[in-house]
Amino acid sequence: MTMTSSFGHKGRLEDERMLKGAGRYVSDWNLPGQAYGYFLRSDRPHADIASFDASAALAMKGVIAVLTGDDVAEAGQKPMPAAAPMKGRGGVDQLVPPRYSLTRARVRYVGEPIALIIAESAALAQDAAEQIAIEWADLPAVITADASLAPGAPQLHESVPGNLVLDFVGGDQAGTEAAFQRAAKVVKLTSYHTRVVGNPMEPRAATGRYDASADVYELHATTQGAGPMRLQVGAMLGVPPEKIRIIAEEVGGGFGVRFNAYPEYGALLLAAKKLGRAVKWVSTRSEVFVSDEQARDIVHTGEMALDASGRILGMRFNYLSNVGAYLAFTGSFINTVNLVNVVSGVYDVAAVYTQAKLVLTNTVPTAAYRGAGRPVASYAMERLVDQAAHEIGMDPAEFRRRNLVRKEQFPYKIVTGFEYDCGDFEGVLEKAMKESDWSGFAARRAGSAKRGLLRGRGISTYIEASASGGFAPFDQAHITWEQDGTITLRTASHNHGQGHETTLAQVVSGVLGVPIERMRLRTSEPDFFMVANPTGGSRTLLGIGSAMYNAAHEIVKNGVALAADALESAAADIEFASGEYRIKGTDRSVSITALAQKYPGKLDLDYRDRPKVPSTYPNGCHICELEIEPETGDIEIASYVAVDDAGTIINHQIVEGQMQGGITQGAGHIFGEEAVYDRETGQLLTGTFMDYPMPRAVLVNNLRVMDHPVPTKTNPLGAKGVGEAGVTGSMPCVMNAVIDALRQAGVTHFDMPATPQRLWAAIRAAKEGKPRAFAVGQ
Ligand code: MCN
Repeated sequence: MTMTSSFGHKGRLEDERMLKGAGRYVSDWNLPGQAYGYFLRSDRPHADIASFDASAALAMKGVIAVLTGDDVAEAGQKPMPAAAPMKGRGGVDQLVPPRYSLTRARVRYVGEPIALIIAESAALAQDAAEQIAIEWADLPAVITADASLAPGAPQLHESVPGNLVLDFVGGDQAGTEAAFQRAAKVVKLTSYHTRVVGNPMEPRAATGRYDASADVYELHATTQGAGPMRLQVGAMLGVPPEKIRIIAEEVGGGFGVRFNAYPEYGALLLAAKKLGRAVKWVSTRSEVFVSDEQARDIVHTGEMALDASGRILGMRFNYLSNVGAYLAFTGSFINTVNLVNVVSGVYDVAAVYTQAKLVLTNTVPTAAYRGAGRPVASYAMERLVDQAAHEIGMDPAEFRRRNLVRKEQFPYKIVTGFEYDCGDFEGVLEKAMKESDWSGFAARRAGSAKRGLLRGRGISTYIEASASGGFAPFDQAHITWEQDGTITLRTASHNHGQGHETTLAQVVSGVLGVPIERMRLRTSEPDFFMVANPTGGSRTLLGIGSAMYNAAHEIVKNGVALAADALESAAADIEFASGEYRIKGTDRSVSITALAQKYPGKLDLDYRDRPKVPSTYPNGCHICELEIEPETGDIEIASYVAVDDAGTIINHQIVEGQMQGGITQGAGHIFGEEAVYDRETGQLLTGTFMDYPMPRAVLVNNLRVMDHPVPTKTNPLGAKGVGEAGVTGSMPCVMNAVIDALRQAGVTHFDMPATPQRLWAAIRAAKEGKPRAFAVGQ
């Protein structure tokens, strides 16, 4: 069954509260008697702490305590957990290096928390941190994954020999080798997916409190959902999750980097317990740069075997992922499963083989960031596809069309065992070509050339798995009727910009016939224990939306007997439509709201123990045109067309906003967002917005977002995820356009970031007959 017109609401329920400044963010919470924390962080990438002296800090008036790794060890805290027990080549387990809430004796990246200073004010805690004297014994550091794997490289953890966390393989090795042997042509491309900092608008914040009477820890935190954070914090403290209460109302952005628990949380809760006072910490933007999880930082090589007609026979992918100094909770999942669950892209190819090495370095750990692996897979694939089309002299759209999985092939099982449920890849491609006036490009390019500009066109036909990585077995929902006729919807999936208050209410409203304005969404309620999956993997609508939809239908069903009772009729004679139960063929009716008020609690629904919904596969075709000014490297997107299949759409305005945001985020990454480490000193060189350009809304000119829905049957809404699709589609699309433009100037290879300086340098080098070879980060 698919949803139809009942979901036509415009605008978002949450907007008024947000726009009036009435939202309560984590740093807006203040608890009675709270103290303030400041984290002393490592200013070097790899060193032993030879001595640590906090006496001057402790002597300052108003300084309450200084906690270190020794206190953490003494309290019996456990190492932070990793999400999935991934196995590598030959069934070898991944190696998870121990990571504690405060490091002990050794630091392994700039920004690593060493000590928590607690004082009567945040400023005082920071002043006191400056009084702490540390003697260091520096160790050699390693910053890039390839250097870290080299013989003789500095070793980060004794338990991870050679710095190799996991050597992952997936797909059909023998079949792929055979395909390459019979190939008429082989195309190969190595490129670098640069490292980024998540940078949500709200910097990370947390307040820890310990309730001694109940032996319960309470954490107010910036979170994408209480479920996994409760598990992770519990594991860190060595207590069952029931002993952890995670509290959050508004969270100002997540983008994946608010999914995991962070070491600071364990230290704050320990401090709260020791002191018998709540301890509040609000990070600065500078701390965000060195202490929030970072993302990507992957070198990939793709190879493609082709027959003489331009059909893809097989593909090999090799990823080298820099996971930072420790393995983050989601660190291995995103660098393995999320690379192979769409391993053949939108193409009908069985012979695909992927290898991925996850490597430790002296940098901030990397984790999920919008797309969480799928944009990397899509980037590796779609750049390779473009390169292949270029090398065989075929139109890149035609090359794609020849190789697409066709409509009649669904459900389509890929070599790694995942199954694409449905789609119309050809229809999506055709629509995007038409909307972007594909055949008129030559004239536009000639027009740009007249103005001295290099015009490039890029295309990507992407696919991604939404609802991948649902770590909890359930998608839970709870619906409660309040006595005033309003309805409370509860879930553990946290809204931090995606508009859940509106869309989940729309789903329930569509079934119950109650206006969405009467619904209130509650997430992360500490006393309402829910294990449902958090916001991530673009699964909220599929998972929680489906749970809400099913729950609402059960409510309607449960109401029939009550309506029969209220209307003094037989249940078989009752029908339900638009919020009213009616005796068929009469005008005698009772509204569901009145019924809920008449029978308190009877129409509430606890939808908890049903299995989670499976993955589904949003896909699309993006086409972008841009112009480069060859004398300055100045670059501007001229037009961008996105045609996406997100299945049934619940709220077009929100979906368009999600696509705009995702596309701009992907384009921003291509154009310059990059976390750059100095290879000698291990310092983050791009630690402020002066050095790290965030994309602005105007980056993508003439953006048109269109849908081409193929409703899925894998969930009752027919919906596919949308939150990450924009990034997955835009990164290869924009880069393919950059390269298409640069080829006119004789540039044969180029990697992100496409900053004016780098573009200008590449054009100049080609002009001088010195085109650059591939090298990471150059
Ligand atoms: N939606 C819809 N119809 C569809 C699909 C989705 O109306 N066919 C609506 C949903 O109901 C929801 C929104 O679009 O209101 C996004 O839905 P979904 O794709 O289910 O994704 P999630 O809500 O689970 O959000 C997660 C996703 C991820 S993983 C990242 S990262 C991300 C993103 O969303 N981070 C964001 N978008 C973000 N947007 C903002 N503003 N801030 C972030 O941190």
